[in-house]
Amino acid sequence: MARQSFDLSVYLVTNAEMVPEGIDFVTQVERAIEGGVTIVQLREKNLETREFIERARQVHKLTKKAGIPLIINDRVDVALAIDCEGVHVGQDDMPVPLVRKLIGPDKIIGVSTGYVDEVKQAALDEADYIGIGAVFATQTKKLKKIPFGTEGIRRLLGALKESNALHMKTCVIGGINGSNIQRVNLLGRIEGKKVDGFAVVSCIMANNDAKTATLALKQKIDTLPSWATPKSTRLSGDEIDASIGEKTPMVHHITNDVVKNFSANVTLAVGGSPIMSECREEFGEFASIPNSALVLNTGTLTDAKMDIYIAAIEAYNKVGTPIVYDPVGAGASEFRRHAVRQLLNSGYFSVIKGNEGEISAVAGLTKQMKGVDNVGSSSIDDIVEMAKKVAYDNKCVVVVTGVADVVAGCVFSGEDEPDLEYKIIQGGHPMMGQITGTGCSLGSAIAVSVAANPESPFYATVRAVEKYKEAGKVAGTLASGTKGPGTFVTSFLDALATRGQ
Ligand code: 3NM
Ligand code: MG
Repeated sequence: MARQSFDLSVYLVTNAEMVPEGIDFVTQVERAIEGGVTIVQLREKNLETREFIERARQVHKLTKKAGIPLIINDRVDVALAIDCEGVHVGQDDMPVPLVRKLIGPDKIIGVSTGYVDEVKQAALDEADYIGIGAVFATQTKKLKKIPFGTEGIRRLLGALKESNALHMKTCVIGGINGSNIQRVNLLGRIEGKKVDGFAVVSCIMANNDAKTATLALKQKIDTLPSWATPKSTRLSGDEIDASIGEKTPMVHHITNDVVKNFSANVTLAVGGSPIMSECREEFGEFASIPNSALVLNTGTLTDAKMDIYIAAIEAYNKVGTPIVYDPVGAGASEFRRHAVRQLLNSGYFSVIKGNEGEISAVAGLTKQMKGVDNVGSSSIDDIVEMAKKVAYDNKCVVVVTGVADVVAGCVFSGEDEPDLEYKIIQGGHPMMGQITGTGCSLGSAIAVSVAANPESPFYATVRAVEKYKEAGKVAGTLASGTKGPGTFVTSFLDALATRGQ
């Protein structure tokens, strides 16, 4: 087997200790091979050398028959002894150049990486592939650092690019399973480089049916997740409004304490049906209601609420029901920046909405915010660029609010690589800034539109923002002069309710 031509797409890393009772280890590996794993790594931490060699021989027989490589974790001597196809080393194991010296030019060498510098070193050392991890939390290995999610994958792929080593193969590892593999596949990439494969331990080794588990993973790698399947039909404003009228979408809010009432009123005004709930027992039921959506607004964030947010994200992603995420005050503190990372790593959002400072935080840029207010200082071109980048990275629609709002979005046309579109939307009124909740409740209006038109999240979002800005302008004109913000609130709700009728 040529060193260059190996296939990392479904990489089984073994662990004998988690094989279910009644199934023999070698049989379990055989089942996984029948299911179609493309490469196997023998990773056994508690075997004596003689036993390790014996087991390696048995597994090598199976992999040779299947025509796939066998890689040995850490033990160069064992790999040499059985003359298998390669060795995988961690950062505390033998350095790659020394492994190469011992095993010769024809064998595969893989190395585990978790930091930019480690990726760069692996590129310099000309390893054949890198493992990128840990992506998610895992029970399988004691991790030395916090899992870095799809954002971390993109960061490490960026390091490969900087090293001019995009030819190097990559696999991701750590907590990968059927529930997240499609998201990792789609979000764990940068322009010009996606990961070559997925390394799993428990998802296959601990499974009662390793063959079916493997087949299921393969099938998921080859298909788009439910939230990415829309054809993105270009819908007109009238069509979008008509389906809101037909469907009266239910919008479940997990939102901040300041804006609950106003957001419920805005939801009603634009033709939706609001519900406020932070009770996780209900999330699965709400997510399953046709044409529903979730507004997740983390404005009054606490440590205790994080678990509720994550439960909601998982429930909605499971069904593929849209989530509009509003990371209020995202850059205001270290705690909030960390929370943003954690939530982004927990699932997929159809729309991410925020002001410039908030979206900067989502983008991983460290722009210090003062309170939850906008720091707005960039040019509109810079904002468009940022919105497009966040939309590409997260394969979603991004709304950056400001004097003009920018909507950028991924439009899927059937290929797994989406197109990027954007629109700059003018309108609104300075008085919107004097009423609390007008920013947050835009999330509700977007959610209503997207819930009714889930096949076109970009166009549905653009329409919602246009109508919102227009209502702001109309209400602002009515309330200016002798009247004030009180009149504005009523006029704004009136204007929202009559738009498009
Ligand atoms: N290496 P599971 S995480 C073996 O981060 C290993 O380098 C990791 O197991 C790394 O698929 C990990 O069961 C364990 O989560 C992965
Ligand atoms: Mg090791």
